Amino acid sequence: MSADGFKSGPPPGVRADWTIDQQWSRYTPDEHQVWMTLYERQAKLLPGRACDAFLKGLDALDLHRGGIPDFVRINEELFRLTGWRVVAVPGLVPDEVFFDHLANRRFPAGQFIRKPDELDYLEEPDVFHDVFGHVPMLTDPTFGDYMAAYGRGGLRALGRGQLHNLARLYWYTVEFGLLETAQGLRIYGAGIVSSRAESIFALDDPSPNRIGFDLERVMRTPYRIDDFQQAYFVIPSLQALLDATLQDFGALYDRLEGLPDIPIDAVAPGDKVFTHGTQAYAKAGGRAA
Ligand code: HBI
Ligand code: FE
Repeated sequence: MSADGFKSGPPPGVRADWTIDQQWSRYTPDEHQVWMTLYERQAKLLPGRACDAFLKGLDALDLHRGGIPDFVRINEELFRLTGWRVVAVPGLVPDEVFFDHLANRRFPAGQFIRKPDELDYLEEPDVFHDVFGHVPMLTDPTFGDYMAAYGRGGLRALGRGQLHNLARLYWYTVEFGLLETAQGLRIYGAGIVSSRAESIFALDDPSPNRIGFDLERVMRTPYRIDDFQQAYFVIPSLQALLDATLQDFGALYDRLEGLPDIPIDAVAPGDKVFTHGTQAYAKAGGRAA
């Protein structure tokens, strides 16, 4: 078993890089309908909530046409825009495989789609979370560069045993990041934008903290994997996110080794505070409530 719990090597029928054929023609009408249901829910909700780069990417890739997108079709436009491609995988893949794909501008997307009774929450990233949630932002050149830089950083962090810090960076930006704009806070994180309830909670609810993005601060902050976040971090621009990857991570990791985590619901000295949350949702037990 490797570090992240995978048996060595991919399962039968899965290529050495853990990719599979999407076999788009084998999706059933019911599976396409799940995509359309989820798509229509989010497409109604996101104008005024998702950032411009996301909405522009959604249009550019024409993801609403006819259900689950054919990766071959969206890759033509995506590759032309930023050199990125979507590749199909059976589910979560080992960290080093994941980072190598990102470093080479290949986004691993789950080939399966959730069942009709799982519309609101599922364990593993399915094709809706990955393609609707993550891929539109990859049409933005700055964000596309950030994701490739993240992949290279992930490979380096793995080598140093620093993955847990870098996973926090991914979680609080790529999955649950907010962007400051002249019209107010907007969503760019895939985990938010692919979830109806969290698309509302992340911007409107008084419960979570909303704090200005700082690389070291994010890397010291644990995150929730099973419920809405108790903290969201706000970047001033996508360029600022890319610039953050240009610093010397080695010195940062050395500093981090001597520093304690910051409690998930805390506002820390030096934080730029957009919202000092009540944490009422988490205190009431969250999703379990
Ligand atoms: N695999 N398919 C897939 N998708 C992910 O988002 C993913 C993964 N493997 C590892 C992983 N994410 C995380 O461990 C990294 O983000 C740190
Ligand atoms: Fe994701």
